[in-house]
Amino acid sequence: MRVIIFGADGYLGWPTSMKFAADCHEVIAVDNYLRRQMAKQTDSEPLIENQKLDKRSEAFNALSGKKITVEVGDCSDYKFVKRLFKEYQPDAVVHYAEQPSAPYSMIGHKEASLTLRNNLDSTLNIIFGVIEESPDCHIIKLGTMGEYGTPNIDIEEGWIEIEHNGRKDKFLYPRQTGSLYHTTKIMDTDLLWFYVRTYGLKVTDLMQGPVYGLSTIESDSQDNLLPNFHYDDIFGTALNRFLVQAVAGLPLTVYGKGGQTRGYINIKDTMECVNLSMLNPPKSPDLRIFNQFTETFSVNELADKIKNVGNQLGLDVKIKNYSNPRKEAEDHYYNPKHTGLLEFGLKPNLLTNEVLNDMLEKVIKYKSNIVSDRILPRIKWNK
Ligand code: USQ
Repeated sequence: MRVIIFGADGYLGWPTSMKFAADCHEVIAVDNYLRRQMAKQTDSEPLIENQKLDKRSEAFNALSGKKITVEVGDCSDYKFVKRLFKEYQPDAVVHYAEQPSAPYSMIGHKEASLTLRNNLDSTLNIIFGVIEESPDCHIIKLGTMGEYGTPNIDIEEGWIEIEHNGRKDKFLYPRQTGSLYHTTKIMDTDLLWFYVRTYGLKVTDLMQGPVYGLSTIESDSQDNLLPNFHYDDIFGTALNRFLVQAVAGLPLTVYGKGGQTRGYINIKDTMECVNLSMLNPPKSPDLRIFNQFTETFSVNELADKIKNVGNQLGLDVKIKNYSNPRKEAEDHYYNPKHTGLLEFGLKPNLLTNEVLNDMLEKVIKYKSNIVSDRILPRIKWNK
C-alpha cells in the first residue's frame, strides 16, 4: 500500500513510518517539527536527542534496504496537504499531526488557540485532501480515550444505542473531557463523522489511552532510530515519566489521590493496532471507532509496579502524592470496552515485570541526560 504518515516526527509517527516501510509499504513521512519547537520553547526536550526526519530516514533506509520518503511541511496549510494527496494518491493516511499535550493546551490563550487551530485545521485539510484528490483513501486518525472522560457508566467502543420514550437510535458515545487538547479530539471526531455522512469517507478513529515504551521492533537495538521519549510534565505521559523519575532517584509524581484510571498500551501494540486498522479498512463508508488500549491501571497501581521492579533493580524508588495540577476525578468508575482490535488479531504486550525491567534498563543507560527541572508539574488548571 502507499501510505502517508502525517506527524511522522512524533513519538508514534516515526516508529509507524519504520514499521510500514519494513513491511514493504510505500511510506511518505510528513512533519513540520512543530512539537520540537514547542518542546524547545517550554524546556521539555526528550531524554534522547533525535535527528530530524531526513537523517533518521537515511539511517533507516541504509540499514533496512527499504525506503521512507520525507516531506517537510505544515498540515494546517491546505495547499501543501492537497499537493501531497494529488502527487502520491495514497491508499491510506495515518493522521498523527496534532498538538498532543493536554498540559500544553492549558498554558494560556496562545497555546489553546494553537492547539485548536492546528488540530482542527490539519484534520479538515486531510478530509478535503481525500475528498478532492483521493476519494477511496482510508483515513486512520489517532483519537484518544480521553474523549470519553470518566463517566459513571460503561464506556462503549465509540457508539451507543439509546432508547428514549419508546424509540431507539445509535449515536456517538457521549464525550466530556478534562483539557482543551482532549476537546479538540472530540471536535475532530465530530468533523470526521460529518464528512463520513456527507461524502461517504472511510475512516477509522482510534481512541488510544496513554502509551508507554522506549522502542519498537525496528529500534530495539538501534538507538539512533529510537522514537522521541518525553519525561517532562508537558509532553511526557504518566508511565514514561515514572520510569525516568525512578532512575533519577526522584519520588514518583502521583497527582492527587492517584485513583485516576486510564487504559494503557505498549508502543509496540500501538504499531500493531494501526497496522491492523490499515490492513482491514472499512468495506463501505463508515466512521469505525476502536478503543486502543490493552489494560487499565490507576496511577497508584502504576507507581506501585514501578516501585517494586525498580527496587529489585537496586533503585531506591519512592512515591509521593502531589497536589493535582489538573481538574479531573481522582476516584471514579472506569470500565471501557476494547474488543475490536483484539478481534482483528492483536496480541497484547502486557505490562509485565520483565517489560518494566527492560524499560528501566534502557532509561538507566541515558541517566546522565535527565534534567530534573522538567519533572514537577509547571502547568496548573485545578485552581
Ligand atoms: N499523572 C500523574 N502524574 C504524572 C503524570 C500524570 O498522576 O506525573 C496522571 C494524570 O493526572 C492523569 C493520568 O496520569 O490522570 C494520565 O495522564 P498522562 O499525562 O499520562 O496522559 P494525558 O495527559 O491524559 O495525555 C496522554 C497523551 C495524549 C493522549 C492521552 C490518552 O499526552 O496525547 O491522548 O494520554 S488518554 O489519557 O486516555 O486521554
